[in-house]
Amino acid sequence: MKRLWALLTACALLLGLTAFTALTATTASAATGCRVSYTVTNQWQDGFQAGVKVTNLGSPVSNWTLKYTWPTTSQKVTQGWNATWSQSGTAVSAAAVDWNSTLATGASADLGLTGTFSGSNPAPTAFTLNGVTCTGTVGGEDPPPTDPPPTDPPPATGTPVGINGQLHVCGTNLCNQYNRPIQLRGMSTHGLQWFSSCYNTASLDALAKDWKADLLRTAMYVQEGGYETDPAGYTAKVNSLVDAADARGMYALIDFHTLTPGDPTYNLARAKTFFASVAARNAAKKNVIYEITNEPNGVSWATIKSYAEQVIPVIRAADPDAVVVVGTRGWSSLGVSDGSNESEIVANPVNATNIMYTFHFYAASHTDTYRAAVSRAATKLPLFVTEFGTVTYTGGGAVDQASSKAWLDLLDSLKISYANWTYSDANEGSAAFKPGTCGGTDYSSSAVLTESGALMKSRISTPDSFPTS
Ligand code: IDC
Repeated sequence: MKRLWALLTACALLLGLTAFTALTATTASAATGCRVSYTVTNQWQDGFQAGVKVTNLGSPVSNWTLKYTWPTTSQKVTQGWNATWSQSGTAVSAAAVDWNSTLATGASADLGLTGTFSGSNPAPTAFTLNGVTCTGTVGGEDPPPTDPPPTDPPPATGTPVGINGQLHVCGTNLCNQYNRPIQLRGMSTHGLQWFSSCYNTASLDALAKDWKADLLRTAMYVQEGGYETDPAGYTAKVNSLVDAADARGMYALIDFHTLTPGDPTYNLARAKTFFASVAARNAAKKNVIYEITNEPNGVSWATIKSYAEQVIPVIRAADPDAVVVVGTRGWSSLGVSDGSNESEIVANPVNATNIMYTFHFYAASHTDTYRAAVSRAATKLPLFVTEFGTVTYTGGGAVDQASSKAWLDLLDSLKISYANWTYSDANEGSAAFKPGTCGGTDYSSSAVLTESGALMKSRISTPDSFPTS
């Protein structure tokens, strides 16, 4: 067996996203290119197998096609996987398939093929991604004996906040202190007015250590017995959870949980008071993200935008560098649940920097149409799934495993951060713990998990691989 390595690196050209740059001045990022590595993993008489890894170094792309050229007319693709492969003359195309059709910044797709050749089997040239040439040099047929296989850097050690530090929005992504896109995966509390007993030393240790969560969302309802009944008490409760998350190296997403009434301006004065206080108190912390309204409903995007443009300056005055997340129309569905979509935001974005837009879904209720909207919107807007459930929008019912998996795979591929509803023992399908769990001390064994909890723990506890350079 003869081994052939050819590593093609570099790529400098933009990925053709000028159209969206023009549309969304506040959100577009300059694409920087792509990287392709082509590796012959096995070769025999007149035949071979190769892997092609394409990494998107620019803004997210969707429906991509990778093309290249064989140096000889004898080289033919006989079979390919993880893409739809075709060949005409020496020109080869590999078009994305459904499940890998969107590539986030920094994300890769691993393709493979078997082929035939006669005589020599030189590595391909002229790789392009969506028509843009990926330049570079192609290695020779034989690797130098010491040529190591391409490897990813070793995973960083430390807590999520320790590694990533102060976050900011870059292009359509959430980026860390190294200006690299990251995804935060975590859990939302239930209403603090009802489930305070679920947030204690043992449960938060379990969230940080067993679940390896990056993020705790503190759902502070404003109505339904929440903030409006005791502003000082609920503000203190949120601050103590920010501290508890910080002590464990987790980010804290401070959720001003408006729901009914759906018009956020109903709570404008309360929001200004609350955010002036928590932003001043937590300004020096690196772990705080502000979510200024949970699920606006029954109001236009213009009303939500106006609310955001009144609350954001209050936060900035006290805490200038924190990321702020803005709810969207139709229960934070980007407008889809109101028969609209993300284009109303793209056309009329909030006049502020370092902000993201909220998308919420409940997997058993919101499926393909909503996933399509997120795939589209993610190329234009920085999105944060600050709340989602594995069940129906009522918060109850059975876990929809297939839809939940489709959603989580999509969010992972787009590096969209998320918090799951709920880290609680509420008597409803969306809760992670069985009823009664918060009356005890065990938050770690599998016996206390619901089906939703087991699913979410399995997804959140996988390694993060946050970039450090
Ligand atoms: C639900 C809770 C439920 C509670 C109800 C009260 O799961 O126990 O009785 O709120 O308002 C949302 C909201 C979130 C809802 C959740 C499930 O942000 O507050 O929680 N949901 O209905 N949006 C879509 C679904």
